[in-house]
Amino acid sequence: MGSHQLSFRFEVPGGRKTSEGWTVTWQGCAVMGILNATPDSFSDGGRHFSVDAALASARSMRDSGVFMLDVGGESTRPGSDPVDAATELDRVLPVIRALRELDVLISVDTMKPEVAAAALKAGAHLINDVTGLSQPEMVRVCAEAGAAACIMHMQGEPRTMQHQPSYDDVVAEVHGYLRERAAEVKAAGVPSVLLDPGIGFGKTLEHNLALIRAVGDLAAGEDPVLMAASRKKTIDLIADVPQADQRDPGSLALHLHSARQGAAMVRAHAAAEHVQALRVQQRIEQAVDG
Ligand code: HH2
Repeated sequence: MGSHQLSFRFEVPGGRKTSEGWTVTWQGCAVMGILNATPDSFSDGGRHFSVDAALASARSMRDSGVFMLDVGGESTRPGSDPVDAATELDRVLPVIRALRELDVLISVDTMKPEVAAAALKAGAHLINDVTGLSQPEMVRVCAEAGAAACIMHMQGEPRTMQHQPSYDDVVAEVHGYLRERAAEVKAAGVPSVLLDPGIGFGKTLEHNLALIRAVGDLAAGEDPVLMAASRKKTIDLIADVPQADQRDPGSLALHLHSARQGAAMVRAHAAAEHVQALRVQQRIEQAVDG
């Protein structure tokens, strides 16, 4: 079972102080629990739309062993409409402030540098940007704050990305992009990154399957890998489950496979169920290792 780490230049829950800042280290595959503060996310939109509800859900996820919570104020599902920064901030800031009392790692799912900057000031630790920190300002915000970042691959933009995805060699292109971007972003001062192949972001089913099968190659590199396929359309296309909130068994299968190949983290709606399943899988693997 692999060991993984993320570094920050400020104190984080569970962190250890080093000469350069704080480092969080973990074994095997951890769970990032999804906490959407949006009225329209594809599977749980509206459920956490009050701060009290978000906090209760977050506390329950933390108690079940979730490693990090990912707060989002803008849906990025295919076809979704963008929201402005003020609306996004109104949604995420009260939730981030409330989560601080839980002493758990907080990630913020945003594409906007101004939202990232305010979220980090309010107590978030990691910026999860589905555009791979494509705006230079986003790199600057993370670097200046000393926050870690998740770099995801996306072809196109959420509104139109599923119209006609096309690659010559999807695995080489996506892995190449992520490795290059990680090097650039770290050279610009971001202390550490998570890499995410971006399942469903400008990819057909075959593209997604190729990336899922190849996750071990990406995980063999120096940066930890996040897989985020929870309740996605890919599962419907494979197993015929049109309703998103019915896709947890398929999400678990896909994420357990990824964990076995070396993924360091999985992003999940059914977070407690993922913690349980990963604990069982990891225990079985320990026995094999002796
Ligand atoms: N997918 C969504 C959102 N954020 N972040 C990362 N790193 N990787 C992903 O694959 C990813 C992501 C999906 O979009 P959304 O409509 O916001 O739904 P939800 O947050 O419920 O998954």
